[in-house]
Amino acid sequence: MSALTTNKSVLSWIDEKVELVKPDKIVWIDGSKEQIEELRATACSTGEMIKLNQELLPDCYLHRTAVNDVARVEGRTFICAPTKEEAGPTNNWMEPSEAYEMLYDIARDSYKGRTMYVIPYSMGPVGSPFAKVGIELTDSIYVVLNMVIMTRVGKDVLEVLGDSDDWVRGLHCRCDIDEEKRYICQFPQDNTIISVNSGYGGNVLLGKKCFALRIASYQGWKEGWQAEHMLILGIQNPKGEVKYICAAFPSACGKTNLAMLIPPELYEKKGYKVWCVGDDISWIRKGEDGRLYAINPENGFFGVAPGTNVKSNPNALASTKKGTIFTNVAHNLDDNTVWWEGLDKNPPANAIEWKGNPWNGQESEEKGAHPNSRFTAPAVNCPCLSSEFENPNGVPISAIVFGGRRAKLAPLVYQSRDWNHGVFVGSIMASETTAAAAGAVGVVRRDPMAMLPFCGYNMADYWQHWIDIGATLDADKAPKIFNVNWFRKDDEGNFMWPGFGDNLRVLDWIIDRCEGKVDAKETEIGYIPYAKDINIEGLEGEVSLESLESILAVEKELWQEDAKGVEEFYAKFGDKIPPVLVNELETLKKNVQ
Ligand code: OXD
Ligand code: MN
Repeated sequence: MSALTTNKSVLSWIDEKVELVKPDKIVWIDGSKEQIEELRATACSTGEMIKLNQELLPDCYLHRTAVNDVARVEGRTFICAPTKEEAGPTNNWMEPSEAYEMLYDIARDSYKGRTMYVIPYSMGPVGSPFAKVGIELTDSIYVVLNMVIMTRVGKDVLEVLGDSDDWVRGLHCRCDIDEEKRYICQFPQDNTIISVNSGYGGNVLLGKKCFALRIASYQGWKEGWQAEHMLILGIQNPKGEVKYICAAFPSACGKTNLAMLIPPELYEKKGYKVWCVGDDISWIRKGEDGRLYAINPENGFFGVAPGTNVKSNPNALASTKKGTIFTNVAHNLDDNTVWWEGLDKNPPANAIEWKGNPWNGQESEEKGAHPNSRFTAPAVNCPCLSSEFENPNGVPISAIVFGGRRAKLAPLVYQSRDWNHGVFVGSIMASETTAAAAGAVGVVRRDPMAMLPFCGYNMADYWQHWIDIGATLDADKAPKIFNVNWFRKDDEGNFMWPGFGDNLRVLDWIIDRCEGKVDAKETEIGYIPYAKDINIEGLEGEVSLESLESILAVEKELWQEDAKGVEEFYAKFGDKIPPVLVNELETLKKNVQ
């Protein structure tokens, strides 16, 4: 098949990689329906994918990864900047020439007997001023078909690229899925990503975490914009006005649920609506009117399946009903559909679990789906997809929200005093770990701006970049910055806030604050709502004014402890830590003494 472009930088890079990995065949992905059908058929014929019930789940497929390859591998993810200091203390670092040599040794000849797929893709609507082009080479049809859902793939991307050299190079080699030789390497200075020995989403769909966060965060630093681990949602009030919020949460803290939230009945009756622009990544830049605008660079949702159900997230569930690839969920053999823990209370008896073994969900103690099993669903399927989803200029941001999973400490919501204090609030984010990344679950770790595993350069420079962006914004145009915690528990270990759709009650307060419509109490850590200003109508029996007061309380001793943790964390950055943040920490310490 002949190349789809005459761009010399593209062709010479591909030639080099062909020479290295030695594919039997090269296929350019043009994004056409026919080609996608052909690839699906090939993947089914080799067992790489299973075609599901086409009446119930049209164009849906199931895939199982290797058992040793089910999550992002942060320990094997590297930022290959010229110096260790440029990568910073929170990233693994490898010297670029050494990294290339090691990766090329692993990749050499690894496509023998296989096909090289060349995927031209755009992050962001094709041709948007925010958008960036990438090319991923892969030997996996699963990757191709996922990229077709998650990004904009095809010829038009190459037309927009023209002769430009400004595109991100991505080489993915499955090799033998050997954990010991698994590496996910970003070379920000070279616009290059190399991923070897994995077939799991976050490690191999190079447009997502590797490009749209790690490489793009570096590009944003150099070019004056921001790539953030943030969902984007629009809240429409009964007057029809829509305000947009970007929110950052660590992996598997309910970002997809929040992004697609269904308003509580009370709000729905009044005429509130929530629109989803994105569930994972925001690219943010200043618009001509001086406000910050955000796009979602992705084109689909790579959501965590377990826990997704008609109650928790009907919109996500609806999004998975066509054109979706399921990964590592259980396969119901009776009707050739899929199942996961938390989908319903009726696990299939005649099924295959995520590892590929027969499974009786009615009897087995084992899980049917892996806790990090996923659906890759086209954004267009989402019933609450924003009409602004394709807007090349993005949506104006009223508020930025940070959040984490904290059983204690962080109140339900608080507002920062100003932009720089907001940067501080983001920088001290911490959360209890989940199954989205390999490693222990339930341990508190610092995860500034939810970017710990995704920042492509020194996090101290990243914070300074936030501060610098703020300095260019007029105070009345800058988004207000908040922190939320849906996961506070009482002494018996019960969640104190119902979460899900009821989170709109908190977002409502946030928007009111942005519009100067409601007062707040100034406390040691920032502005906290008066309990009466959070609408709890309809939550009788679940939340009372008193319980609300207790999840809004600032417990000084806990904050003193936490400030020590922040100090230790900051110490890792030595004197690179922005003075603004040092001062904010001093203020916090004084306030909570
Ligand atoms: C994700 C993650 O998959 O953050 O979005 O792990
Ligand atoms: Mn994510």
